[in-house]
Amino acid sequence: MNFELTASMMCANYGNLQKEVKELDDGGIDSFHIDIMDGRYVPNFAMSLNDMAYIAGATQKPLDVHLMIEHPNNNIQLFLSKLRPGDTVYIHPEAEYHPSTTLQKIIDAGMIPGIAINPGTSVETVMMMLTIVKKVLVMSVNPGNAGQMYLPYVGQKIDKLLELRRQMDFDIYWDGACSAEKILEYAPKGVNGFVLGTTLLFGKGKPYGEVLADIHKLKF
Ligand code: S6P
Ligand code: MG
Repeated sequence: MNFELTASMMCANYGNLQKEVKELDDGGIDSFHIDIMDGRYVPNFAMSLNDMAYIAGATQKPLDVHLMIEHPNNNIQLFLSKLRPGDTVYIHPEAEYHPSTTLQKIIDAGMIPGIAINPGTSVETVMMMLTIVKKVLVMSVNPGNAGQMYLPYVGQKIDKLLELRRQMDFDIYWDGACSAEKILEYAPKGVNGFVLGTTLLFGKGKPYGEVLADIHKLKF
């Protein structure tokens, strides 16, 4: 079964980020998920512009930048100037007055535009943006922290997006409390990728390559 696995780098060991990136890269991760939090849009501070730029220079694999910041349009160029063509940038539509303007800047810079949908945000609210973006990141936990519980009502939203996608052109990604059970359930339905954090990948006392190989050995 074909699906993308992306590592939530806010869960990595910052005592040795170089080793973490290399081990994930060599272990077969498909991309690196970079959670940027400003302490305003979400009640937490996470990775910085510098962390992002370091990882962009340390791997050839794509970056998947999840901006949990207010009004990203104000400083989107700071991020775009440090990324590579083909990297993805997700914004939260609620954090912006004119999300389509910000998405256009992402497109013009050669990056892949995405939106992240909070658990409490309906598909109807973002319908128009689904025609602009290439990726939709469905939050299955409230944004702001790793290690939270899965919110079961998000499943219905994924089903709705899968239905809409029959006539539209976007990929669907899962972010939050992603377990092997969720991959087993949602990859066959057509979810394209999964963000892996503390639930499945980090802090397991096993090399990342082994964890990733185990996921690819799941019996669908
Ligand atoms: C949450 C963030 C996510 C988490 C990821 C962690 O605001 O956007 O990307 O880092 O969900 O995974 P887990 O398995 O610890 O929930
Ligand atoms: Mg995220």
